[in-house]
Formats: sequence, structure tokens, C-alpha cells
Amino acid sequence: MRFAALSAAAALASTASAHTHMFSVWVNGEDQGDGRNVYIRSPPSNSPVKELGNPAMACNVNGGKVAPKFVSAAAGDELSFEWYHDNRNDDIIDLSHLGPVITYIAPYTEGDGSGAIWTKIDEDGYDGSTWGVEKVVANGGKKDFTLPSALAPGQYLVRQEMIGLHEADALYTTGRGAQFYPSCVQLEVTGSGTEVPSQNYDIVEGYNADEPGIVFNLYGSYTSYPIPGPDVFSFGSGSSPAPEPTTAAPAPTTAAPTTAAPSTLVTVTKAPATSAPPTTAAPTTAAPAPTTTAGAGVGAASLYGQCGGINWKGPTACAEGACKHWNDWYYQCVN
Ligand SMILES: [Cu+2]
Repeated sequence: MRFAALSAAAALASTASAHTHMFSVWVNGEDQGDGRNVYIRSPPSNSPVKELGNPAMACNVNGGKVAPKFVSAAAGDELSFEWYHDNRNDDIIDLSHLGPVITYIAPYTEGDGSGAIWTKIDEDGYDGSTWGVEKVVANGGKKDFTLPSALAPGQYLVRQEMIGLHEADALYTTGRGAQFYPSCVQLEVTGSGTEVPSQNYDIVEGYNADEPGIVFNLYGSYTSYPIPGPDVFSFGSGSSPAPEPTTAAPAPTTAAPTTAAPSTLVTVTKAPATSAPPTTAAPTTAAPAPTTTAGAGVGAASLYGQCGGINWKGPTACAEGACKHWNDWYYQCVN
């Protein structure tokens, strides 16, 4: 049980530029080097994303800016994503910014990460005494997690976020709101896994005012926290059709698993259509219950709502604004 330790006014006073962003990735304890704009689609600053429904909720404001390299790791490897505040190994993030740390994976895209492409692979919320953010700070800025051993080889985006809940007692539209710090890493996975992540979760659409954990009063008393998004995906559950490993594997010449850490960075190669994890196989098994498709294709989406994209079954008209084509997966009503 945690009781109110800070007044809302105190939290307000400590929010200015006390933010965070990602520096590098570690693979099995080996630092892969400064990843900013190298294999991380780095935002230009450590500022949060706050506007629900904005495509930047997926991979931050440079989410569609492809980085030149990939980090290479094998399915089953131990990864750490390392964060910092202003300089590496500093205070990481102000501890007024308590909240969860969540990690998702998606088949690689040159798009900005919007659309129903994400699968949750790790989460750390509140365990009754300590927040995920506090554990990352205590761990020198590193969030450790395991790359699922069943993961099929191929190119992916891995999205990790910290959420600062210090103003999350009200929505962004009131001038407060949760602070999201998403960062997307380009990852090339090797190994003999066969499973393509198939949760097909849309972060931009899913993180809305009705999603548990988006609005949360950090200054009340509580014993638990509802982490936003779906449950962590259970690989090996048989719910996902496995691709043929021979067609899903990336060209093996670019990734030599036996080489030393620095050379596991591979130069970006535009994946031919056949080497991308097949995203088209999943939707049939992940089809929503009929109740969620009631009214599909009718009506009009509200401002910032989705109005089209692959597998989209909702409205394709906009009640306000015009329907903009961000990428093949995500069209949005914007002004
Ligand atoms: Cu901040």
C-alpha cells in the first residue's frame, strides 16, 4: 500500500524538463553502443508524448524516421534497454514520474508504429510497494527483459515506454494527463523460433481515455495499478500460425551470431516482402468478437479517431476533420 507522499502541487513544481529517453540496448550483458538515431528512432528531446490518439504515441515524434541500423539478438537472449535523463548514467528520470514500464514488439515497418501491429512482451507496473520506473532508476537506467525464445527470426520494431503518472489524475485535454515516453528500437532477430507475435494491438487507438491505467491518481491510496494494453502475450500457446522458418528468416549473411558485441549491429537492409514476418496470417485467428464489429463501416470517426487501414472494420468517414493516410495500417481524422 502506498499513501499519498506528494501533493499535486509539489508534483506540478517538479515536472519541468525532468523527463527521459533511451540511450542504448544491451544484449546478454554487452552494450551495443550509443543507439540514438543509429538503431533507435530517437526523438529530438526527452519530452513526453501526451496527446492520446496522436500517432507519436506509438514510437514518439520521429517514429516514422527509419534509423540506419538494427541491433541483432537471438530469440531467448537477455536484453536491456538503457534510459537517461540529460546525460548517460545520470538520475535517469525524476522520481516524481512514477509509473509502469511496458515493452511491445511488432513486425518491422518503415511506418511510424501506428496501426494494429503490436504484441506486449513485458510489463512492470506496481507490485504493492515499488513502481517499474523506480526499478529502472535503481538498475542504472536499464530495463531488463527476455526476448521470447519462440520468436521467429526476422526484423522487428521493439517499443518500450515509461509512463509518468504524476499528472495522470486527469486527462491531457484538461492540461494535465499521463506523460508517455515511448522509444522504438530496430531489432533483427536470429535463432530457430517459429512464432510471429500476433496480438495486433493498436497503441494509438488502444491508449484512450477509457483504457485502465491511463487516468490514475498517484496521490490517493492504492494497492495495485491496472497496466494499460493487453496481457503479456503467451508465446507457444498455439494461437498463432507459425511461419515457414525458411521464408521468414532474414538473409543470414548480415547477422553472424558468433561475432563480438559491436558487430552485432547490422546495416539496415530493406526487407524484401518475403522476409518480413508475415503479418497477414494472424488476423484470422485474432478476429475480434462479433460484438466489436457491430456497426463496422458505418458512422463517422471523431477527430483523431481511426478512419481506415488494413483490417480496419470501423468507420471510414470523419465527423470532424479529414481522413489522413498515415500509412497502410492507419488512417486518422485530422484537421
Ligand atoms: Cu517529465
